Amino acid sequence: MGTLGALVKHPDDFYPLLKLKMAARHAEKQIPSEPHWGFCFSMLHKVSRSFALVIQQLDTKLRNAVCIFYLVLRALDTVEDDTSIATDVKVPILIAFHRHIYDRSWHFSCGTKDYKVLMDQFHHVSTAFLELEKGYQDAIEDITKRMGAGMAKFICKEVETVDDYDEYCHYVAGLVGLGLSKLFHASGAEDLAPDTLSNSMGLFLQKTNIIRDYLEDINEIPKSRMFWPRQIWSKYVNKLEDLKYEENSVKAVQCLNDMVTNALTHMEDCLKYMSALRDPAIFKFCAIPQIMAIGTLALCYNNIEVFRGVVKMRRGLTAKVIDRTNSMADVYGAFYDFSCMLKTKVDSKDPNAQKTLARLDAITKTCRESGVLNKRTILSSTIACIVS
Ligand code: IN0
Repeated sequence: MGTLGALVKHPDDFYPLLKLKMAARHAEKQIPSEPHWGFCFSMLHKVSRSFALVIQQLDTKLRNAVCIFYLVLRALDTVEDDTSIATDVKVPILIAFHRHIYDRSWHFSCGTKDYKVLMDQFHHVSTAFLELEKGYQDAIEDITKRMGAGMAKFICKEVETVDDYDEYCHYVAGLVGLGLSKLFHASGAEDLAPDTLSNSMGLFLQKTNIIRDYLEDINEIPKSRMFWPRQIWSKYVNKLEDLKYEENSVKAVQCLNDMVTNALTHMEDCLKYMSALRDPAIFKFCAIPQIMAIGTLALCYNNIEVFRGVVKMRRGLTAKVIDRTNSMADVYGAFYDFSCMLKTKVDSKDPNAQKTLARLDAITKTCRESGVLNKRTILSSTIACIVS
C-alpha cells in the first residue's frame, strides 16, 4: 500500500508521521560542519533512518560516541556480510578491526551503496573516533575486538544448536548491549548494568531480525545465509530452505512459532534492564527498538507471510512508537498487551503451545506486578492495531 492508502486506512498515523518528518528535517539541519563529524552523522541518517533520530536525542558526548560505535559496527558487519571477499582475507580484517579504528590511513573497499561509501571514507570515522574521550574509546575498542573475533569464528561454522544460536547472537548483538551499557556508564548518567541483562537486550532484537528476515537471508545471492538453528528447524523439515515451499506451510508456521517462543525467553531480562535506567533520553533510546521488536514478533507469530515476503511494521506505527514511548509504564503496557495478544494467537494444536503460553504468562505476571499498568495511556491502542 502507498503512503496515501495507508493514511486513509489509519488516519491517526498522520500526526506522529508529521512529527517524525519534522524531527528528521530538524536533525538534518543540525549536522555538524566539521567534515568528519558531518560525514558520520549524515551516514548514520542514511543507514538507520528512524534510529538515527533517537540517537540524536542523547546528550552531545554520548550521542557522538554512540554514533561512532554504530558506524564501526556497521563497517564490521559490511566486511562480514560481503560474500565476494575470500575467507583468508576476511578473517584477518575482522580480527584486527579494533586496531584499524585508531589508524586514520586504514581503509578497505567492500560492500555496496551507502556501505561502500562508509568503507571507502572510513578515515572520517577513525578521525572522529580519535576525538572521543578515552572511556568511550576503550569501550568501543573492547567490543569491536570481541565481536570481530566472534564473527571470524562463525565464518566457517554453522549455527547448529540453540547454544550456537545464542553464541552467534551474543557476538553480533549481545556485545552491542554490553558496549552500550559501558558507554552509558562512561557518560556518568547510569550505573553499569549486569552483562547478562545487556546481552539479553541485544539477543531479543537480533533474534527478532533473524525470524523476520528468513526469506531475505535464504534467498541471498550468491549464497544463502542461515541463522535459524538446525536443532529447531530439523524438528519440522529436512532442509532449512524447505520451509519456504507451500507444501510445508503447516510445518513452517510451527517452526516459526518455535523460534518466536525461543525469543520470548529474553523479554523479562529486557524489562529488568530498562527498569534500572534513570536518564530519560537513554531510556527512550533503549525502549524504542525493544517495542518495535515486540511489534514485529506479534506480526510474525503464526504468520505464513514470513515465508512469502516482507513482514514489517507500517511506517506510521514506527512513528507512533517513537512518539509515545516515554516511560516504563509505556513499556510494561506494550509488553503486556503484546503478550495477551499472542496468547490469543496460540493454537492448542501447536506442538509448543504449552511452552509458549507459560512464557507469556510469566511476562504478563511481571508486567502486572509492576503496578503501573493502569498508569499507561496511549500505546496500548497502538499495539492493538499491530496485529489486527
Ligand atoms: C543497536 C540497537 C540498540 C539500541 C538501543 C539499545 C540496545 C541495547 C542492546 C542492543 C542493541 C540496542 O538498535 C538498533 C535499531 C535499528 O537499527 N533499527 C533500524 C531498523 C531496522 O529494521 O534495522 C532502523 O533503521 O531504525 C539495532 O537494530 N541494532 C543496533 C546496532 C548498533 C547499536 Cl549502537 C544499537 C542492531 C543489532 C544487531 C540488533 C544490535
